[in-house]
Amino acid sequence: MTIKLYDLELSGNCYKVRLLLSLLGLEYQHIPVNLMAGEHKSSEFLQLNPLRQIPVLADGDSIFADAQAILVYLARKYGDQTWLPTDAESLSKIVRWLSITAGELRQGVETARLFHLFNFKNINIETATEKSAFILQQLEQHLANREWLELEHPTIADIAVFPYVALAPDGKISLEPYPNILAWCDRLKQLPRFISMPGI
Ligand SMILES: N[C@@H](CCC(=O)N[C@@H](CS)C(=O)NCC(=O)O)C(=O)O
Repeated sequence: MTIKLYDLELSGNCYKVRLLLSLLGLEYQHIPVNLMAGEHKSSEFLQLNPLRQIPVLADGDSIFADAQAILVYLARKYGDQTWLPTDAESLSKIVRWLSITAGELRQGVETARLFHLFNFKNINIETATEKSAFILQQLEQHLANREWLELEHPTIADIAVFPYVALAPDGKISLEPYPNILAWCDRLKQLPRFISMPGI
């Protein structure tokens, strides 16, 4: 087995990678990293990712950090054309969602979850809650006439955006006002080899 994932079960960023690995039917070795114990700051881990963050994926001697970057790698290396098509228009539309995930969604739903589930103190929860509402409204509107975020089938845009949206209730943000988002989440859950995580 050559693929290793440095991982934490409760991390939505790690779950993005676990989900795509599963959907692609890839086997891998799971290496738990205990953030509470500071394992991500050990000199051994810093060799893998000086940014002190999981997920990190090792494929043989090649090391990849950042959930979105890992999704790109796995889709291109092991997926068929559908997960990340390379024509200019599809690529641009999909990368836009990878960016939204690391920007608006992280500042909103991901941050609200850190506050409520993990008791992170130095967070402005009002701002995070407002940003969550804004981006969820945008997503709801975007999904009004689409089954998937882009194209006619799931891509890594869906895989990158799904975890923290589905985990929004952990941050005390209900998804009930967003029927299109809930229907899209259900479609993702129906994919063959879909796996879940605590909170989803
Ligand atoms: N942009 C990174 C963010 C990863 C991230 O924030 N990971 C968290 C766990 S979900 C982490 O390792 N936090 C440890 C820390 O920042 O000290 C990605 O998408 O992978």
